[in-house]
Amino acid sequence: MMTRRRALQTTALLTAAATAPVAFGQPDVVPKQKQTLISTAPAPFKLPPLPYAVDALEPHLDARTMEIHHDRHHQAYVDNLNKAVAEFPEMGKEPVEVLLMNLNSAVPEKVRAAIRNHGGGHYNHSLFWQTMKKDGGGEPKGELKKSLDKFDGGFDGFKKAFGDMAGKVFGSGWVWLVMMPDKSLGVTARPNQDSPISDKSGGKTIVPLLGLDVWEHAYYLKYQNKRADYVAAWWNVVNWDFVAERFARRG
Ligand code: MN3
Repeated sequence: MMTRRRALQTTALLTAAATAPVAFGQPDVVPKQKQTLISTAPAPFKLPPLPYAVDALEPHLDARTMEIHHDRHHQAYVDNLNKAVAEFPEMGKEPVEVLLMNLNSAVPEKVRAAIRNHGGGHYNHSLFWQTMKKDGGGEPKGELKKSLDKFDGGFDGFKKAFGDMAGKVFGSGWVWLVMMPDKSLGVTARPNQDSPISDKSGGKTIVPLLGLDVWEHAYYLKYQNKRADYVAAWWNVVNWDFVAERFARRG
């Protein structure tokens, strides 16, 4: 937890930014939530390989889209993230989640937008690939299913709320299933590559469990302007075992 003293230190560090090279401020959220991290590798950040063949999600997500999305778009976020942390060695020692969890408190203002966009892009996509698999879909099991059943209309109600939210994202962004600090679940949307992991509730980090990329680059080749068709198809490749396993590890 962030102590008052630490808050003052962080403020002092950030204020010093104008005159001196600044270190990454003292993170106020060190991953107590390590069990829900998806990567603990520090800089130089690397593009993680897809956990399946590029055509594994056909016909729902086509191979060409997956290839361009992973090899070019995600790679660009990784490259730009590495550029952003290059002059801040302390930041480069942290996993991307820690940078994002402390985005508004400890990341120097000079690179905050770059970390939000490219760090968010790297994190969001790293999670996205893992939350899909060949022959996915269906329903989750166990505790996750029980929690999703608490949505109005149960699991189907959750899917409808998520799909409706995806349809309402204006421009580029993501829709998310998140775990709140009290372990309850929520559906939310964020613009661009903003990640819910940078947001807090009652001072505690919100954990993104499942995100759907609704940037046009994620679906335009196959679905053109029909985002709702893309969302409907995507449910067939969701890797619920992966999502449920992270939910089960909640601290
Ligand atoms: Mn994308």
